[in-house]
Amino acid sequence: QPIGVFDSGYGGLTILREIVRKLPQYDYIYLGDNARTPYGTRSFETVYQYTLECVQHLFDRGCRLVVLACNTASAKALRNIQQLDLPVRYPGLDGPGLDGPTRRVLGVIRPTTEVIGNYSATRQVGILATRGTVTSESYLVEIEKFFPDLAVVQEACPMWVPLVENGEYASPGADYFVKQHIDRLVAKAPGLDTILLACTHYPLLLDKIRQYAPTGTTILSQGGIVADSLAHYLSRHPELEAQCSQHGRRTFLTTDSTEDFDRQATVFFGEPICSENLAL
Ligand code: DGN
Repeated sequence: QPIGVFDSGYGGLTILREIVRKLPQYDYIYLGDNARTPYGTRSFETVYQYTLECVQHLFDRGCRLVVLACNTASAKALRNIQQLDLPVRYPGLDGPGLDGPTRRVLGVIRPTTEVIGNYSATRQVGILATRGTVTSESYLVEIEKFFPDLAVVQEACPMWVPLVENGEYASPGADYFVKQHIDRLVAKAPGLDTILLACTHYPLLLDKIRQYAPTGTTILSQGGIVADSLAHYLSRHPELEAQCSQHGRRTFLTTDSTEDFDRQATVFFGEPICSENLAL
């Protein structure tokens, strides 16, 4: 069975890219809900409903394991979805010989908060994310569990996802918004030495973020961290790992135009992509 990777749009491809680099042997299905992106400004209920529909679809396609490669969905929907006993609607798709549908959904917040404190000497870190992720306070709550000594400040950057989704991440116009939010974040904790990009779209703005962050600041992207965590998770769950097929296949689904997806997604994923349309 393939491993499912979900995002509201293109951003999760920055996570899948690192997962594939680390674990190339598995089959993956990526689902981008481009027709309904962005999630960052939507209510808890809406993000939950949209995410649930997409996870259910990936389960219907046989995935045993789905990674929510979206901070907004991880913050607003993961906990509730993990508590559901989602029905297997099309058991035939599971293939022969598989008893008991073990289904797991993982997010990107927990793996990141487990390690963030290891990067900071000043014990002051900054989180850059969508408004939805920031207001959920998920990072504050999770980091407190692992690194109670860390001072954490957050800044919502509502313009950054639209800039990236519209291909403007390298344009001079992006500088204004990148600088604005970096300056605001640093003003909240002038001693911070680590900034986490807690939105899967933000790695495309990395060059500009580096340019405006104080010299010497560690800028953390989540891709490598999530890939390491997934590898570790699979090694700790051999029964689930054994159900993940290993033919190196990649399938890309989008709920919107495949032409747009293929053009944009190639930039996020770093390789040409040929997607299929999914009507939810
Ligand atoms: N890429 C998503 C995240 O990591 O939060 C946000 C994208 C969006 O829908 N705003």
